[in-house]
Amino acid sequence: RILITGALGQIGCELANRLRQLYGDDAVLTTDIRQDLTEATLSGPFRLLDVTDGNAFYEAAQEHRADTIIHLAALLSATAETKPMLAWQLNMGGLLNALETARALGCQLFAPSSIAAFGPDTPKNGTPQDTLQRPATMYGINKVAGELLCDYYFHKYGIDTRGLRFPGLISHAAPPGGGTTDYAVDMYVNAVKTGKYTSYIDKGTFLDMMYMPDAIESVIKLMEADASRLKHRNAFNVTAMSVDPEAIAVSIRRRLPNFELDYGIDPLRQAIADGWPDAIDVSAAREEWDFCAEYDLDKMTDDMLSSLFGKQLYGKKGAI
Ligand code: VAH
Repeated sequence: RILITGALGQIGCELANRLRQLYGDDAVLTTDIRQDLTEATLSGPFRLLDVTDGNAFYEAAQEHRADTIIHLAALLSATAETKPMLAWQLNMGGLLNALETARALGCQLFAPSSIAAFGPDTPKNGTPQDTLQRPATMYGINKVAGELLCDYYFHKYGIDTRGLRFPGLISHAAPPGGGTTDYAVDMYVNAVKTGKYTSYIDKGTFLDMMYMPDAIESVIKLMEADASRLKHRNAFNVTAMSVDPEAIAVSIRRRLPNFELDYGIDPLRQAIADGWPDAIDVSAAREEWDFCAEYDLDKMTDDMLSSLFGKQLYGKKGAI
């Protein structure tokens, strides 16, 4: 029985639906700091939860008889840079409450890290699973501290903590919020809406990205992996592609030849992106739990555009 925090977010809403398909609607309790009428709240139990309230976190998990916690509630990189103190309180306070709840109830815990956990001095290409991590953003500091905290709870208390270093995630079901890699989602949405996009990230800025279906399957595959195979726990590098805005535009133009891309750089988010790797190495995830990504850039583009056009035609709620 699973409790998901941040269930209305970009990852949460799709992961909730997938887990309900696999384990049944009632087995998955979705929670978030706000409520709105989406599938994540309508297709099964939902509860308002502020993850910085440790008692409320424990009560929600205990009343749901949770044996697994998927902790996604967080402030992402760009927002965290504008509100660093709130980011520390939410990202670290929330994670500590998730860990303490998992310890009290004996739950397995998934908590995501990010390529943001690497910094400007980290090798940018073929970034190893184990390497220098001195991130220069509040979000990156939260992610490194989170990786270490989750390892600590595994070694000290035997809590089955597991996590992935997510790259930028691209999806159409729910808009991303406050990230740096959101530009990639915005580009697809605007390609469909207006046929043009002004990118706040510059050409030549290569970042790791992955399509949401691959991210969802990776979470499930890692959580179900044979623990005896795991040499790492809370920070597996995973990615499907290393792209810059130009590469995405070329892929979009295979379907929308007139798509126009220009640039209006956001110094804050460009500086964040410049501190991140270009292309990370995923060999540990492959060796320890058979990670593999199904979607490359063009396959992702085709699915994104057809899904977004479908939403536009039928006016469905979502990223558009
Ligand atoms: C962000 N989408 O941009 C998140 C993610 C690697 C990027 O951590 O902050």
